[in-house]
Amino acid sequence: MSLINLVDLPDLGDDRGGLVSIEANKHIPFAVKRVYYIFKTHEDVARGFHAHKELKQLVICVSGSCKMVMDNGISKDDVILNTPKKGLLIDSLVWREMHDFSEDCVLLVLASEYYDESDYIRNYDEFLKKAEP
Ligand code: T46
Repeated sequence: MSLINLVDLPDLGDDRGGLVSIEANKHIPFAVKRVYYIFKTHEDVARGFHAHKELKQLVICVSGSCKMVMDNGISKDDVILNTPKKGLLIDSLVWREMHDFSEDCVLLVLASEYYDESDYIRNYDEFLKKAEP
């Protein structure tokens, strides 16, 4: 089964331009406690390289593009994020890496929890131990 869970976001755009509205517990399966965005990532840089113990997130590429690699310790999938009309759901215990950022890439992230460094697993071997079925 693919790890890529893309959610169609409601497109309320009209002839004036685009508009997407996202409601917690309706379009995404959690209440949003935190919002952050990643922008102006240098083209030769990759980000992520960690998993989360509990955190769930929805990642929306509101501008530009990048590649998201997801790994649950058993299988690995990747997807190009390049539209503000879809969000990528990332469950807990999924190792993620972000590559190939375009210059204009902006990733908007809706998170189920407040920032907590102790929720991060930044060591791949430790991740594999936690992800074991
Ligand atoms: C994720 C991917 C998609 C905070 O203090 N508060 C925050 O809300 C965040 C997200 C980060 N930070 C601090 C932690 C680090 O010292 O900002 C620094 C950069 O974070 P990090 O290296 O984890 O950034 P990315 O781009 O590798 O990963 C981020 C999120 O941290 C992560 O949860 O899933 O984006």
